[in-house]
Amino acid sequence: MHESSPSILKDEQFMRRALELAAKATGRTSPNPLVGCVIVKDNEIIGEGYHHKAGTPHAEVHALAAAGDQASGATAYVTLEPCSHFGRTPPCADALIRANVKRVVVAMQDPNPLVSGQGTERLREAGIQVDLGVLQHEAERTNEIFLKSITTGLPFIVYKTAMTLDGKIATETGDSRWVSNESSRHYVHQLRDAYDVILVGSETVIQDNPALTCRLPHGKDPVRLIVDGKLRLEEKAQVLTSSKHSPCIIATTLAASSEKVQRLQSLERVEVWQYKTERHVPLEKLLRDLVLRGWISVLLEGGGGLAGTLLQNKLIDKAELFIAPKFVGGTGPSPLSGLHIKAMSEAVTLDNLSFDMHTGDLHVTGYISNF
Ligand code: AOF
Ligand code: ZN
Repeated sequence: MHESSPSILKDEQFMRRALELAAKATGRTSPNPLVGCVIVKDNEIIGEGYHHKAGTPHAEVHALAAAGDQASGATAYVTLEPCSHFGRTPPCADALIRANVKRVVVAMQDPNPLVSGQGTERLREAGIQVDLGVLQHEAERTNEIFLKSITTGLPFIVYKTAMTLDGKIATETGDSRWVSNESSRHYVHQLRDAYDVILVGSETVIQDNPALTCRLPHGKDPVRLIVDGKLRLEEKAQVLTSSKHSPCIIATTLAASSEKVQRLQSLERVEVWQYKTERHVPLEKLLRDLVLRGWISVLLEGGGGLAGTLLQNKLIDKAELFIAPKFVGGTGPSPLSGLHIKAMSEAVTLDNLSFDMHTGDLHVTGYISNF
């Protein structure tokens, strides 16, 4: 480790600002990444911008427009390698070259195979100094969703659950209102706002009749996705009608009655995805289909069977657990009834843990390590 020089600290300071800008569009850019850009001259920020939504201008374009002619000779800080391809918008590397910037500081290489390395190469060929890797770890965390989806074709899945300190999601009589406190439940709405899709099993819908919407003032409802192989869901279930904006997808199989498929299909904003199998809904295929639709992040809220199966199949990336300081004992259910590990040495483990207290509940976040 070498001492951080003042210029490295300055670079980190401006990149931190660029990451802060990128995060403003959390949950709004799929299938594109979160990208922020800051243009700096003589240690002063002269232009800022971030990518707002797929199909609209990239971060660099906003920041360059804000800086105007002043951008000539300046340094651009970008949280992701500037693009070099013609997508829905022209290459940002070219825009930076045209603006005559002197130096470009990049947090991480773009994992998109259409770009990966070619953006920085183009800048260097034009005589621009490129420094790669400033706050790389933070940038990778900011774009953990995009990184997973663009490299694997699968969505990034976070599993959220609340349990008592003795690992129960309900008492033995089935009472579950409420396990976690109000502030933890409020945070769940922030997650719903940030993720493209909310996923639950049909049993959860039948038992709890949830709306699965986001109840924040400027929040966005996620797409509601119900895995319901036998199409047991009732037409009056709240999920089917609770959102005025976002679709409700029901994933089912050939075990569903075709008459019921048609009835549900005819409801507004409801889609039935019927997989040609007599067995279970093919989960990996379903997840890949979400990405093909441009939905790259999933908030899994239960139930225990579905969560266990997804975990067993290594499809979950991250966990957000709320642990209430309570005991209920007895035979109440646990959050991962569908996971069947036989030897403790084979337990699924989390790493990169972080903890905080939500006015009394312990909130644990971690990444599923490969098992
Ligand atoms: C950047 N800055 O702000 C974004 C980038 O369809 P397009 O034209 O929007 O291109 C999308 C791809 O461009 C995306 O997959 C990623 O590789 C890059 N996104 N790049 O330099 C930005 N949003
Ligand atoms: Zn671009």
